[in-house]
Amino acid sequence: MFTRRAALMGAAFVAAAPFVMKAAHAQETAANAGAAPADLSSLTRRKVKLVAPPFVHAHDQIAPTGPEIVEFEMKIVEKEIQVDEDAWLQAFTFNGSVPGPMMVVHEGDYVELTLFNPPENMLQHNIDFHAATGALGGGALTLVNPGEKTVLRFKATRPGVFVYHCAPGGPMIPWHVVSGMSGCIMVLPREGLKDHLGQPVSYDRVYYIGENDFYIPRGQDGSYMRFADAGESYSDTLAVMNGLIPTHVVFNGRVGALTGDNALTAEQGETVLFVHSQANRDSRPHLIGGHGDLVWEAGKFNNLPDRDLETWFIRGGSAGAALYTFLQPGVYAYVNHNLIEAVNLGATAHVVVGGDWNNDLMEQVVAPVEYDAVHEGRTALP
Ligand SMILES: [Cu+2]
Repeated sequence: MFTRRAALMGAAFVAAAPFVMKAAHAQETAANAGAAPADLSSLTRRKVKLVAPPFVHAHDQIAPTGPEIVEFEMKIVEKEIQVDEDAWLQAFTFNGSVPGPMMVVHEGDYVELTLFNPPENMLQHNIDFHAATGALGGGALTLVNPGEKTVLRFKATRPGVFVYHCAPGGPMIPWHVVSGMSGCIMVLPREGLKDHLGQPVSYDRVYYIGENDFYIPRGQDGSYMRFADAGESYSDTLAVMNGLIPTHVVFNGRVGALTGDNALTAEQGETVLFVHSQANRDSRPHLIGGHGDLVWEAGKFNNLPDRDLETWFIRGGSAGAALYTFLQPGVYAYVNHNLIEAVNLGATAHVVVGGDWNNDLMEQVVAPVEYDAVHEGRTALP
């Protein structure tokens, strides 16, 4: 029987085949290296259920015990998502969300992920953890066909926030990434975060903001094209991708995913950790009306944080972390400070902060009012 899936795995993606085979070869060499399995029988195991971003599963900021094996499960879900009022995407997702869920462990822990590629999917997928060492970040050991699962364990040796993403080989790599297949892992130092002086700092809330650039083709009438499945979307999407001009730049999968009723929340005096990832393209987060008190711009906690930043830079293929204590109530916009991308393409989130206004920090001395232009304002220019 010549199924849709067979078409996708075969003729439609001949171009990808050499790369897929390379990945399979790497899997063989890595798996057949002859090393004895690591004996971790003395370590405790803990199962963690992942939650959809911008939220993050409950976790200790300071590790309560020695290193342990932290078990996660993720299911790859291929599905159409709505990106804007008039735009849909045949998305590939880790656990059904764009971005995939954020994992939190401590330095020295072992991450043990069971990755499911359900039989109803059409494509091969895998996972490349930027936090891991060897085998293409685990990508070479995790290539799963529809109907297959795999278990990968790696030791989290470097503290920081790191991207993970699908990388199934060749042109499939950028396509899967810009179709939504990335997420983030946070490896906390065992003793928790430290400020620029080495003093402990903690957060009251953590939000995970995954930024995506989407490349959605337009039809002859100018409206966005909608496709029956991913295979049908591939060639038109590739043409837009190769132009390098995204049609959408969004936080958490769609325009407005983190505004209005979906806005992030905090209270005056609370310290919030914003983790921001971009798996494909540079970004420059900025909190309008606020700052980054402590910013690990490159996202790696062995480096001292920068202080008092107005805007920070997220390199494509990385995650960064910014800690901020909200001093003033109101609505803050958290944007990509390429403002075209923020306002016209979608990369805006809101943070609604409750509390009491502090006139010492800012006061409206005179509300906007008409003035007598004949007599007033004459001293304004030099
Ligand atoms: Cu994939």
